[in-house]
Amino acid sequence: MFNPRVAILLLVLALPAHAATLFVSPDGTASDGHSWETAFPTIGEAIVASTTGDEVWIRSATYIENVIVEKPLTLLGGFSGIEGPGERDLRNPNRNLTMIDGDRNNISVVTIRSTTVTLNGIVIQNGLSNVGSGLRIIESSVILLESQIRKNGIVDNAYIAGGIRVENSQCRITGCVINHNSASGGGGISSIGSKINLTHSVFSDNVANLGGAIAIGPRDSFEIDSCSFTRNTARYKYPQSGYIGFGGQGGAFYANTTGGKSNVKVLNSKFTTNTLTDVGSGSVFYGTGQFSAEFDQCTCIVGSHTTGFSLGGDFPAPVLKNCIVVSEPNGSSTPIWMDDAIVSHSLVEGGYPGEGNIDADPKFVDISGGDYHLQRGSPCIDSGTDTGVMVDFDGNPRPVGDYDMGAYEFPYLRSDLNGDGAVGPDDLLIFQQDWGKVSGD
Ligand SMILES: [Ca+2]
Ligand SMILES: [Ca+2]
Repeated sequence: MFNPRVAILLLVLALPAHAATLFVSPDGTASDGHSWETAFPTIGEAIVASTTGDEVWIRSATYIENVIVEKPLTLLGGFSGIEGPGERDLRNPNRNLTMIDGDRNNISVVTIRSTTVTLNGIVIQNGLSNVGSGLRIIESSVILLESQIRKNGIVDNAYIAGGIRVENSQCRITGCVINHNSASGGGGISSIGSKINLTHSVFSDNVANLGGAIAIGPRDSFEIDSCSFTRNTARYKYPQSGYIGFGGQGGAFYANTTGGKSNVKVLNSKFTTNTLTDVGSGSVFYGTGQFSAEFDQCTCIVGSHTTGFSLGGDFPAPVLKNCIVVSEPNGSSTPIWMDDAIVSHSLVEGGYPGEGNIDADPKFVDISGGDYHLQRGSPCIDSGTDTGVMVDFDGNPRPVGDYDMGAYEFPYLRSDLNGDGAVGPDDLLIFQQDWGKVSGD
């Protein structure tokens, strides 16, 4: 029989006895870690002293160490070292940089194994390891917030995952910057058997032979919303030896799902001048194996002399809805290098078969300056289909009127000529006054 008192007792027993806060500071005395004065000087010592559910507060500094987490913890950076108990929200990860530096010593900077961990406000850098130079996540559930993964890995050997390696895990990444990482496969991230949710994050200047930003493996599920991918490169040659090896595929994304189907869904995201060196293909996406890949409401500025979307054989083609796929300014590219992509309500430079597709100048506010918002009069306004996406890259509501193409919804109704949020007599008056005029009158 159900006994509420027993249920409450069981619930209490299930919670950690008393989740503590442990402090890390370079000049702490290491006596007990219960204050900034008695803090542990290394993150590793705090983890050894911690118990399930503890929070580790880390003062701004560079910690040269390799951290292994095998119990449920929250690691928080961004503290200046004066915040008292209950003042967690005073921390500022941008101002008080908290860096874990792996010193490139052949082990991941941070390894998380068989547990549940939140990392918030931490920079992980200068790692070098065969697998997951920056952060390696194994059979765990991880939340990564407001963090930066940078300058990890090397491209010249069989190194997998420069920034982050995710294996048979769940991982949510929000508000992060993943930049200047490199590997043979997956400059920013590579994964296998994992469920990964990426939102409001930036991937830039990552390099790999396969998958400059992301290499998707078998049995993965990626959901990506409001992320930007810029200047990631897939390269073909090993730069130091000059050896011409494999690769050059997937400037931003490379999917090799041999061994199990994977699913990728990308919403509201921007791909700008991701590149390939030499003979590669797929500067935005290159797929081989069984997968489903859908891109909705994405803006893709394809690097010159590259193909944007490409397949490595007779595999399922990606689906694009309400997307804009054009070459970078003064460049030329092949936006979609396959015959059977399922493209609808999209602007594709050079045209592409499919319902509602157009080939026109998208009229960005400033394509050379990197502003891909739509100008009034853009053919992308109200030309999309219902994707069910409720906000745009900026977090503004969509649709306004009908759905637009691309990552940004034009914030006014097409006929709201005075921009007051409604279509009314004043708009009609403007229209009447302009009737029959020619630009330059
Ligand atoms: Ca609209
Ligand atoms: Ca109006």
